[in-house]
Amino acid sequence: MDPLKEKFFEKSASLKADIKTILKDHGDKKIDEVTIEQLIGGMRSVRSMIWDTSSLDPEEGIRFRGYNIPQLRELLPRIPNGKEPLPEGLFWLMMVGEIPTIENVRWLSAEWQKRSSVEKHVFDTLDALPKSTHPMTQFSIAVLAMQSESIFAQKYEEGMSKNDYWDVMYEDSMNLIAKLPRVAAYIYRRSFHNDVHITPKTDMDWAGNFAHMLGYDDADFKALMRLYMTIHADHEGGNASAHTMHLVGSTLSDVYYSFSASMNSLAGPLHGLANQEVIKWIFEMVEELGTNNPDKDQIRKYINDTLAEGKVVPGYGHAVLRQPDPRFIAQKRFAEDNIPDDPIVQIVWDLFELVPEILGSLGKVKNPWPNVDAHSGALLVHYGLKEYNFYTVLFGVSRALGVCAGLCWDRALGLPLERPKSITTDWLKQYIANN
Ligand code: CMX
Repeated sequence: MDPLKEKFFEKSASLKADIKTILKDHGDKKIDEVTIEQLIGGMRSVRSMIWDTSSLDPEEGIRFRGYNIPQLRELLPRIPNGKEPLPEGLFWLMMVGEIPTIENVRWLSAEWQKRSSVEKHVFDTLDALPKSTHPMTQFSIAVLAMQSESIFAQKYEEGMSKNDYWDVMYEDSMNLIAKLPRVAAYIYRRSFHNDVHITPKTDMDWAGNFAHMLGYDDADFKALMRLYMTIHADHEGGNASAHTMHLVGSTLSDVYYSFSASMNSLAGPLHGLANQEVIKWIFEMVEELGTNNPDKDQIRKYINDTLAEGKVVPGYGHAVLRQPDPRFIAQKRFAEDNIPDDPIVQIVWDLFELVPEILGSLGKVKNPWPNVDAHSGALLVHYGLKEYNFYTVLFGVSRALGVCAGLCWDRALGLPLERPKSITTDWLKQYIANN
C-alpha cells in the first residue's frame, strides 16, 4: 500500500469506529432546527452533513483541517526557492489531517506524474465537439468520457465488499486528479491556441506542469498556479459543487460521474462561473469608459448602472462569509508582491474600496464583501491568460482536490445515500394554519 493510502486507512478506520459509537450513544440528540426561511431560502446554515477536509467560519473564512490560508502559505512544502505552497501538500493534509513533509509531497508529485496519462478516446471525444463549446461543458464531458476507466465501477460490477469501497475510490480519485491538468490544458489549447498542444514535463510538480501545458512557463505564473490550485480546492461541504459531489457520490456513483456533476454545478454564474463574469464585467467597463485607468466616480457609476439593470455585481457577496474572503486577500497579497502596478489589478482594488459601501446601502445584501472570484481574473490576465471562458475550468481542476478527498472520506466512513425530505407548499400552509 502506498504511504498516503496506508495513513488514510489508519485514520479513517479509527474515525469510522468513533462514528459508530457516536451514533449508538447519541444518535437521537438534536443539533439544529430548520426555520421556514431556511426551508424556502436554500437551506442556509442548516447543519446537515459531515465534511472533515475543511470548515468555513462566516467571520474568519476557510480553515483546511484547522489551518487558515496564511498558515498554509507558511507551513505547506514548496519547490526549492518557491514562493507559494504546493497543492499536493494541501491534498495530503485534507486526506490525513497532517502537514506533509517535503518528501511526502515529492512522492505525491511523482505518483500523480505516473498516473497522468489520458486515454485517447477522451481526446477524441473532445475533438468531436465544436471548438466554440464552452470550456466547462468540454471539461464535464471529458470527465464523463474518462468514466470508462473507473476501477470502482468495474469492481462493483464484479461484486465487491462494502469494506473495499474506500480503496477503489482512493485509486479512482488519485487517477482523476493526476489526469485533470492534461485534460484541462488540452481543452484550453484546442479552444484558444489552434490545437497546438504542449508535451508535459516528466519531472515537474502538478500545478507547475499544468501551467507549462497551458503554455505559460513564467516562474511567477507557475507560482500563481500553485497558489490558485491550493486556495480554490475546498470550501467546506455545503457549497454547490462539493455538495453535488457528495450527493451524487452517495448513490455509489463513481468519482467520474460525481465529479462531472460537481463541475456542472460549478459552471453556474452564482458559483464558479462568477470568476469569468468578473473579468468580463471589468473588460466591458474598460471598453465602455474608453480607459483602463477609470477614476472612482466612473467606477461608482458603472457599479450603480449594473445594479439598476437588475444584475448582481459579480465576485461580491457570499452565502456564508460575512467578511472579505481570505482567498481574495491571499490573491491581493500575491498581486501586491508581484504586480502592484497592473491597471486591471488597480481596478479590482478600486472595486474593493467602492462596491461594499454600495451593496451595503441596498439594505438586503448580507455580505457586501468580495469573494474568491473577485481577484483571480486580474492575475491571470496580467500573465497573458485572457480567455476568461476558461477560468472556471481552472477553478474546477483545483476543486477536484477537495471534493475527491471528501468522497474518499464518505466511502471510508460508510456514509449512506443522501435523501432529505421534501414537503409540498400545501403541506407547509397546513402546518402554518395548525401551528
Ligand atoms: N450584487 C447584487 N446583489 C446581490 C449581490 C451582489 N453581488 N449579492 C447578493 N445580492 C442580493 C441577492 O441577489 C438577493 O437579492 P433578492 O432578495 O432581490 O433576490 C439579496 O442580495 C440577498 O442575497 P444574500 O442573502 O446576501 O446572498 P445569497 O446567499 O442569496 O447569495 C451569492 C450568495 C454568492 C449567490 C450572491 O451574493 C451573488 O449572487 N453574488 C454574485 C455572484 C458571485 O460572485 N458568485 C460567486 C460566489 C463564490 C463562489 O461560489 O465561487
